[in-house]
Amino acid sequence: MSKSATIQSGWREGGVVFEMGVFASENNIFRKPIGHCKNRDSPYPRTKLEIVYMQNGKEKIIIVGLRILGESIEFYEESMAELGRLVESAGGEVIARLDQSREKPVPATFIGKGKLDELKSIVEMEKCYSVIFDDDLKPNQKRNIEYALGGEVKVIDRSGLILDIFASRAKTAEAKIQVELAQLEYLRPRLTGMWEHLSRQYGGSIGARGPGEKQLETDRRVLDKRISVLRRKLGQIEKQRRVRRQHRKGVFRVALLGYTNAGKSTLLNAITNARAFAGNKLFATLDPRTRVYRYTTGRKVLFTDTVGFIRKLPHHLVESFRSTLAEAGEADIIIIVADASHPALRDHLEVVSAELERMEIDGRRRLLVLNKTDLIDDTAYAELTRRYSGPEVVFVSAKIGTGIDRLLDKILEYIPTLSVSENPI
Ligand SMILES: Nc1nc2c(ncn2[C@@H]2O[C@H](COP(=O)(O)OP(=O)(O)OP(=O)(O)O)[C@@H](O)[C@H]2O)c(=O)[nH]1
Ligand SMILES: [Mg+2]
Repeated sequence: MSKSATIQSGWREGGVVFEMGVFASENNIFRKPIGHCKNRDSPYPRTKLEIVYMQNGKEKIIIVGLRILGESIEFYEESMAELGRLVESAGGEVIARLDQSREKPVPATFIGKGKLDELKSIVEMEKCYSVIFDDDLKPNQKRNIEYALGGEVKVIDRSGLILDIFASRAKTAEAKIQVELAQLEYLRPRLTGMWEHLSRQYGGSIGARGPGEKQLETDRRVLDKRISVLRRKLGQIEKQRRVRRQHRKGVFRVALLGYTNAGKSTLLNAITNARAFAGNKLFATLDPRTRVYRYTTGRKVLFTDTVGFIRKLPHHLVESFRSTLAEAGEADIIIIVADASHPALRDHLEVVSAELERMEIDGRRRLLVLNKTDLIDDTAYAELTRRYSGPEVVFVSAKIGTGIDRLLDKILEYIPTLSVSENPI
C-alpha cells in the first residue's frame, strides 16, 4: 500500500466531516484518523476507521429502493434514476441496485428480512461496503440495517447523501454555516449508533452506562452548543442581508427558482453574462447570486439565481436555506425554470410548487420558463406548447440563447414605470 497519497481534510459520512488521512492502494482507499480534531470542542466523533472500496477511482455504491405498492412505477423509477445521479454527483459509482415492493416499510429494518439477506450477499459478492437507501431511514433503522449487514457497512440515506453533496459544494461562509447546521441537526438523533461499537468493546451490560453512552452525552452537549453558535452566526448574516436588501429597494427584482439542473445558472449567465458556475451535476449552485441586467432604455433589473430543489429534499436543509430562499421569494417576479427535455418535467414542476408553498413563497407574479428546447424535437415541442400555454410561459434555450429576448420583453411588460430606480447598485 503506497502511503504517498494525499492528505484529505475530511471524510464525510451522512454529511459529517471527519479529519482523516488518506492512504491509497491500487484499488482501495484506506482512510483513517490522522489524529483528533484540532478543536477540542468539535462536535464530530473522533475515532473511526473506514475502508473505501473503489472502482475506476470512484467509491462503489449499492442503491436500495422501496416502492410502496400503489405508488406509480414511473415515479419510483425516476426517483431511483435520480438517486443514481446524486451518487455520481457525490463522486460514487452505482454497481448494484436492489428493489423491493411492499405495502409499507418494515419498522425495524425498512426492507424485509429476505431482502436484507439478499443485500448482505450482494455486499459480500461485490465487496462493496457503502449502501444508499432512496428514502430517509429512521436512526434505529439505519443502526439495525448496519448491524444486520455485519457492522462494517456504511448505510446512508437520501438525506445523508444530499447533505454530503451540499457539504462538498458549500463555498461561502454563509453556505458553509447553513450546511453545517443542517448536518448537525441531521446527525443529532443518529449519534447513538456511532458510539455503540465502543460500548460493545467495553462490554457495558444491558442498562449499564458504558463509556459509549457517557461519550454520547458529551457529544450531544458539544453538538448543541455548536448548533446554537451556528444559529447565531446565521442570524447575523441574515441581518446583513436585510441591510443589503434595503439598498436594493426600488430596483425591480427577478428570482430564478426551480429543480436542480434545470439551467438556472446557465440562464443567469445568458441574460447577464454573470459567469455563474453551471455544471451538469446536481446542486451546482448553493449560494444565491445576484446580477444586474440593463435594458437599452437604461432600466435595471436584478436577477437572482438560487439553490435548486429536488424531491425528498431534507427538511433540515430547507430550514437552513429558508432565509436565502425566502429572500428570493420576495422578488417582484419569480421565474420557475424547468428542463423541458426531462421526462419527469411534470413531477419536477410539482416538487417546485410544493416546496414554494411549504416556504410560503406564493402570491408573486410567476413566469414559467421551459428551458433546454434545443434538446427536444418538433413533436415534443408541439406537445409541450399544448400542455403549457399562455402568456406566462416562455420557451428558451439558455445554452444556445434562443428565446432570451422574448423572456426579457416579457419581464419588461411587468415592470411598473415608477419602480425603476436610478440608484447605483
Ligand atoms: N442542451 C442544453 N443544456 C443546458 C441548457 N441550459 C443548461 N444546460 C445544461 O444543464 C446543466 C445544468 O445547468 P445549470 O445552469 O448548472 O443548472 P442549475 O439549474 O443552475 O442547477 P443547480 O445549480 O444544480 O440547481 C449544465 O450542464 C448546462 O450546460 C440548455 O438550454 N440546453
Ligand atoms: Mg445553478
